[in-house]
Amino acid sequence: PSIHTKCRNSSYPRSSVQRFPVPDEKVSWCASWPDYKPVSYTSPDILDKPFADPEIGVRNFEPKWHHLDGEVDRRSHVGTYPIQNGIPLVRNFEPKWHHLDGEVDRRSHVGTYPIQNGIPLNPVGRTGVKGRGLLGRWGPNHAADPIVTRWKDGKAIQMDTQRPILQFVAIQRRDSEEWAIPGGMIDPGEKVTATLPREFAEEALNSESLTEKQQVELLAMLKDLFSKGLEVYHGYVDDPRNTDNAWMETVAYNFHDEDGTSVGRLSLQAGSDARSVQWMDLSSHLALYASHSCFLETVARMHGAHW
Ligand code: RP5
Ligand code: MG
Ligand code: MG
Repeated sequence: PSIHTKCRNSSYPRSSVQRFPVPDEKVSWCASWPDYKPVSYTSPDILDKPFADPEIGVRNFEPKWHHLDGEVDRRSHVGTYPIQNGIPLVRNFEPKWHHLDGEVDRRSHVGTYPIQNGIPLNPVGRTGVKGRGLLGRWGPNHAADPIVTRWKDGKAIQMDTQRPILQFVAIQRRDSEEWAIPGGMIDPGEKVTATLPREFAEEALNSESLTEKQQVELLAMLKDLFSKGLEVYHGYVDDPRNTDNAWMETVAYNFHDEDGTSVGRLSLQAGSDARSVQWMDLSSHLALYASHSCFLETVARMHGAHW
């Protein structure tokens, strides 16, 4: 998601707000553009919600940008890039990640994003809307994405690529009706290792319909599988809710059930933000919410699966 597309040149989700059109060459804040006049929009639904910040300028609201601010994490992943099993996201060259590489500076400014007039700026660039839109936090809004996988039909092979087909637990989002990974926001003070199974249980197993005792049992059962996760991605998400001043970042983990004996057996049931749930075959044809297809491509390559 080096140049975001899902949060540009469209109407803003769940509103009648039109984004100011931003061509590719004007995304970067470095490109001067005096005529850039995006509308400001912050959904009335998020104002005064416990998970949301106050408006900028409100008395006693003194956010510590780039820091863990009480329980609110205002640090950003942007500027770091995942290197999974030694596989960088771009192929055919051998860059010295995290170093000054000849004349190319590959060191990153981890956790920095521009602040203009006291307001954070989207680190990828312009989106055509100011304000927070549907997002609660100014700056980064942190989420976690659990990618739960199993092999299809005891490793069924796809004819054209001769590779086995991997399946992941996909949910259909209620908000956009797009299919997606069952991810969700990290609560203030919550550990990512707790968010991952919690969101999976809520959206794909409808844990909120269970008794408290049953929920505890379910999470205990998931604990084993979720203790063997591999990080797939951390960083900016090209989410349709992003604005010039608020954006999604995520940490995506893969939890793989190699022999179909743990989660592969559970019966899926949609809950919370999810309208439907199903095991879905991984392939390059998937059209998923936000940047989710990119994460799944990495997962397919990690397992030598069909893509
Ligand atoms: C995406 O939004 C993330 O990748 C994650 O899947 C999701 C979190 O937001 P909610 O599902 O809580 O709306 O950007
Ligand atoms: Mg959720
Ligand atoms: Mg969700």
